[in-house]
Amino acid sequence: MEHVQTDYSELLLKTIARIAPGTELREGLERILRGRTGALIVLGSDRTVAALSSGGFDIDTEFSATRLRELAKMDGAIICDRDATRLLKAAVQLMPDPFIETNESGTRHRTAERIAIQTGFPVISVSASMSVISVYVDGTRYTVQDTQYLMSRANQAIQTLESYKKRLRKVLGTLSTLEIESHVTLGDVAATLQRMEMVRRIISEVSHYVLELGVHGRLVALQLEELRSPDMPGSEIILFDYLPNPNPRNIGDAVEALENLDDMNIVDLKVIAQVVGFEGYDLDTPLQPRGYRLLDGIQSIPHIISSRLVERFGTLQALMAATLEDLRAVEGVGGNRARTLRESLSRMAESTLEK
Ligand code: 3AT
Ligand code: 3AT
Ligand code: MN
Repeated sequence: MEHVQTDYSELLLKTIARIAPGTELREGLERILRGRTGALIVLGSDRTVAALSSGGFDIDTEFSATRLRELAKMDGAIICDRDATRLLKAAVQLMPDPFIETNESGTRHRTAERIAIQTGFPVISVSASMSVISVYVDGTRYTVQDTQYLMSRANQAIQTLESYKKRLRKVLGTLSTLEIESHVTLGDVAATLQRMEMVRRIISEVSHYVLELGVHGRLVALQLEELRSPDMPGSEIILFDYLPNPNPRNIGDAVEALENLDDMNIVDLKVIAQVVGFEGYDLDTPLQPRGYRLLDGIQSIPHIISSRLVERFGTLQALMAATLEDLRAVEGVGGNRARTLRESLSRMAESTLEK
C-alpha cells in the first residue's frame, strides 16, 4: 500500500479546506492556472508581512475569483486576509530573510516557502511554468492534486475500506469465539489490533480525500459515513480487555504507539504486541479477556455496570460461571439485569458452539 501522509497540522488542514473545489479561492486559482500567469498569494496580513513587503498598492476590496485572476496578471505578490474574504494588496515585492533554508528553485517558490516560514501564514504559489498549485504551511509544501485523480484515489480507498471492514468483522467474530472458549493467545489479540488499525488508517485517508475534494467529495463523504458504523469497536476496548493493569494512561500510550507504527511494522504481530505493552511475551501466550468488549455488546447493560462486573469477576470466564445470585451482588444489577446478563452470555456461548 502506498503511504499517504495524513498527520497534517491543524493549519494545513484548514488551508486545504479553504482552497478545496467549490470555494471562491479555488475558482480563482484554477483561472490563474488556465491563464498561465502564475501567482504568489499570502493568506494573512500583519506587521511581519508589512515589514517584508515593498512596493505594490492597496486594494482592500471583497475577494472574488475573477479579481484574483486579474491581479495575478501583474508581477509581484497578492496579499489577502486569513479567510480569503478580502483582497488587501497586489503587486507587492516580498523580501523574506534570504538565510531561511528552502529547497525550492525559482524565485516565486523560494519566496513562498520563506514567507510562509517567517510569517506563519499559509502562502500559495501557482507556477506559471509547471501548472502546479502549491501551498506552503508550517515548513511543509502541499501540492494541490487534480480532482479527477483524487476522485479515483478516494474511490479506491473506499473499496479498500469495505474489504478491510469485512476482514475486521471476521477477526472480531473469531476473537469472540476464542474468548468464550478461553483459547485466546496474544497473537489473536495482536491480529485484532492490527485489523482495527488498518481500518482506522484507511478511514483517515478517505477523510482526507473528502477534505481535499470539497464539493466533489460529498458522495465519498456519504459512503464514508455509511462505512464508519458506530457498532465497530476501537482498539481501546481490546486493550482494556487484555493489557496488564490497564488505565487511561497506558491505554492512551498503547493506542498512540499503534497509530505510529510504520507500514513495515504494522504487518508484524510481534512488534504490535510489543509496542502496546506486551514486551518479551511470545505470541502464543494464552490470555484471558476481562469481558469489557462482550459486555459492551449487550445493549441493556450500561458501561458503568460493565465496569463494576469486570471489577467484581476479573475475567470473562469467571463472569460466565457466575450464578444469578453472584451477579445480583453487584451494585446496580437487580433481578432483571442479572437474568438479561445470564441469557445474553449463554446465547453467546451457544452461538459459538453452533459454529
Ligand atoms: P520584466 O520587465 O518583466 O522583464 P521585471 O523588473 O518586471 O522585469 P520580474 O519581477 O518580472 O522583473 O522578474 C522577472 C524575472 O527576473 C524573475 C526572475 O527570474 C528574475 N529576477 C528578478 N529579480 C531577481 C533577483 N533578485 N535575482 C535573480 N533573479 C531575479
Ligand atoms: P514559475 O514556476 O516560473 O511560475 P519561479 O519560482 O520560477 O516560478 P520566477 O523567478 O520565474 O519564479 O518568477 C516568476 C514571478 O514570481 C515573478 C514575480 O511576479 C513573482 N515573484 C518572484 N519572486 C517574488 C517576490 N520576492 N515577491 C513578489 N513576487 C515575486
Ligand atoms: Mn520561472
